[in-house]
Amino acid sequence: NYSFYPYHPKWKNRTISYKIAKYTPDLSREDVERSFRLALKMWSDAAPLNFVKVIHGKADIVLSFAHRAHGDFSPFDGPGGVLAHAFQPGEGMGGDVHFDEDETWTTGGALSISFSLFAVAAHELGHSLGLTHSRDPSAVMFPSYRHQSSKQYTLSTDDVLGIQRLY
Ligand code: TQI
Ligand code: CA
Ligand code: ZN
Ligand code: ZN
Repeated sequence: NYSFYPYHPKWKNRTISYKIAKYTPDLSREDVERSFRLALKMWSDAAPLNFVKVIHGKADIVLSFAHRAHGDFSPFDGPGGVLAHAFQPGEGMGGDVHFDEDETWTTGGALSISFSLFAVAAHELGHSLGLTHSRDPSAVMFPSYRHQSSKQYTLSTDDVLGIQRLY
């Protein structure tokens, strides 16, 4: 089943801003934007949330790609291993998602050594919104990679109940 972080941190506003601070050279800007937009839409379709994209200035959720050490206490580990991480809702880095630039990002996930940006973003954004890992194997928030090549990637009932419980 779904679960939350201790003390259930969540966004106080229903409208959450996001910004793409750094793109990956693996994909076109349009593909990066589409992957994030679709991943966000999955969550906003399930709960009373709106996401607005900002280009300049501050945003609640800042999405970026980075190599190795990148200014937080969780340096990336090069190709393989950790793909991305997200911070729970909050001030400053809260809600931000970092993707490991040492991975190969794709829109579909045809190659086994590459990862679907959409699928990983969908999972990480669940963390950004306040969900942690689920024990339901069909959930997007279940900690397993098996969904990543799937095109038919949708939230499970468990994810929907989790996000609706929170918002
Ligand atoms: N990143 C881990 C994750 O997002 C980071 C992490 C480990 C974590 N333990 C945690 C985050 C506990 C919150 C709470 O789960 S990852 C998957 C999945 C990763 C993993 O790069 O290993 C996905 C990124 F679910 F498949 F395991 C995306 Cl979809
Ligand atoms: Ca890595
Ligand atoms: Zn980071
Ligand atoms: Zn996770």
